[in-house]
Amino acid sequence: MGMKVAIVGATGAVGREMIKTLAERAFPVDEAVALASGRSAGQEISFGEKTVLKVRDLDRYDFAGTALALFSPGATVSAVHAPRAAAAGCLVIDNTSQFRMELGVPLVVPEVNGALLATRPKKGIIANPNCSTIQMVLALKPLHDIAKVKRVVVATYQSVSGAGKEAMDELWSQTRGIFVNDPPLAEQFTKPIAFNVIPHIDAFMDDGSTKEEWKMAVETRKILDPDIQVVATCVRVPVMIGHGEAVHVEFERPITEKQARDALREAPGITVMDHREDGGYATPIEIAGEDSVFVSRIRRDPTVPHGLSFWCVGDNLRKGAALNAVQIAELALRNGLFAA
Ligand code: 11C
Repeated sequence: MGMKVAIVGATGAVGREMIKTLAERAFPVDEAVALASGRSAGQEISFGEKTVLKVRDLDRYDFAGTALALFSPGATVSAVHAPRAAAAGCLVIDNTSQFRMELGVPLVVPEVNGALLATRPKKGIIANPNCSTIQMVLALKPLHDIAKVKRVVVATYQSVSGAGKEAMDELWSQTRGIFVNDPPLAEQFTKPIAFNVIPHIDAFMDDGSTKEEWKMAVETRKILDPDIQVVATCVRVPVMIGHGEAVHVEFERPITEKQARDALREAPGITVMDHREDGGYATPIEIAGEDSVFVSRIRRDPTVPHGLSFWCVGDNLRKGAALNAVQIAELALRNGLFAA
């Protein structure tokens, strides 16, 4: 029969990246199934060099016999179909916000808390964190191991691909429209995104923060340490791919710049690019398509007893979404959490 793997939300920016990542990393798939809404059924997507997948209607798909499903269709669709897939015996790795904070659903960045995947979760669902959380906790983990992170103040610079394919099209058409004096109206964002920055990602919460900012706090606590305080300001910027973050960390114990730099250099999934000179730091345009999270501008924060500041940037579609999901799948397979 072989290993049957479904990709749900296959026509979206993350779904396409998941299919590409499975092929690039030679994940042992015997049959890949691309699923999306009925509207997208029939579209064709390449899987590796030789296979073309015809998108099938998620509503009509029976998950029995499908060993693994990578979901990225939007939270409301996952809410309905991920439990349906899990009930049919399929292990679900869900990239939406739907199940992340649910008890009994592990929220996993393999390099940070992959140990949670020693056994198959009872609910059959593993959650993939938010992209801006993943790159931050990956960089915090080696520092936390040395000096225990107490409080994090972070400002994000998030690319439009985090909001999906239509949002990328909107940045492109607004940018072009400004040059021909006919910029299209904002539809995907609340204000024009071309030549602008927007301090608002996801819905507003009662306390004045946004859900994206809330996710960074609660997900960091669930993944890394329930005692860490996080305050975030999440900002959309006119960049296609790659989220940047200015991170200010207060530790419980002393930590030097050298200790931090050495630990980050050794840490899996991190590349330190930190030269104190013009251009000696990473920016989104040069890291798009890369697997690593890049850390730059590591320096002491003299305003608190044990403080460090740094800049990190990661490809939000890869390590921030598809790659992390596929790494979870690889670990789950190695640990025997599912089989063909
Ligand atoms: C963004 N971080 O950049 C979001 C995208 O909770 O999975 C991912 C939203 C989520 O808009």
